[in-house]
Amino acid sequence: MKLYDFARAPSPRMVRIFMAEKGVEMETVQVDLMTAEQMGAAFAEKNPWLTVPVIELDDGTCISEISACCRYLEETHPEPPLMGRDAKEKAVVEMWNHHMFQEGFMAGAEALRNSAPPMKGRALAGPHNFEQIPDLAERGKARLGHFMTDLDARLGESKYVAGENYSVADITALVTVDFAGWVKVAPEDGHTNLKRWHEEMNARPSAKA
Ligand SMILES: N[C@@H](CCC(=O)N[C@@H](CS)C(=O)NCC(=O)O)C(=O)O
Repeated sequence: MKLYDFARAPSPRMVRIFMAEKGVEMETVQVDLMTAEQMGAAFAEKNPWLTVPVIELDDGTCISEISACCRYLEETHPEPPLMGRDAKEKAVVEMWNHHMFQEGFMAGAEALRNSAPPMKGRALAGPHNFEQIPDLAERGKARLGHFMTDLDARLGESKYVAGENYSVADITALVTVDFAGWVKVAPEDGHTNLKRWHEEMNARPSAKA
């Protein structure tokens, strides 16, 4: 099994943290996004959507998408459970994880990809090129601000993002809060719950993955 990765990119970091929490190790292949290696024919054969992370199984099956990679690892390495333990918890974890990704991570991507000069003409990852829209960068930053405030409120009522247990939703949220720094959005002084949780997440050895 191999992980196609790019050490500096936030999306594969989510899978690396997930693996570290489960104690899963595998060979890692760096795909250099800075030289657009993901756009080349060799990588397109592994993932036609041209993104990392990708897990390649020993039989050659390639699994792209963070959520699909995590699902595979959860099924093959059930302990500790990171995607819920019973029907209710599984659904609640999925609900929170989706919100963290959609309202947090995608907002960060919207802000960065529509403003960073190296991403000119590449405002969306994947096989099709799109021009940047500066207004979307502003909107992404505004969305990230709301994300921080809403997450702070959630963490005032719950130890972890999805409830009493650490889960993939905490991983998505941690990577999103760190990624937000790339567009200069950070937890504010008043976000005491978010700061408490962020310190706790960063103290876990997996955060270094
Ligand atoms: N929907 C994908 C998103 C992954 C993604 O956007 N990865 C970025 C790195 S953080 C990437 O590969 N970008 C390639 C590009 O910008 O062309 C997933 O869930 O895995």
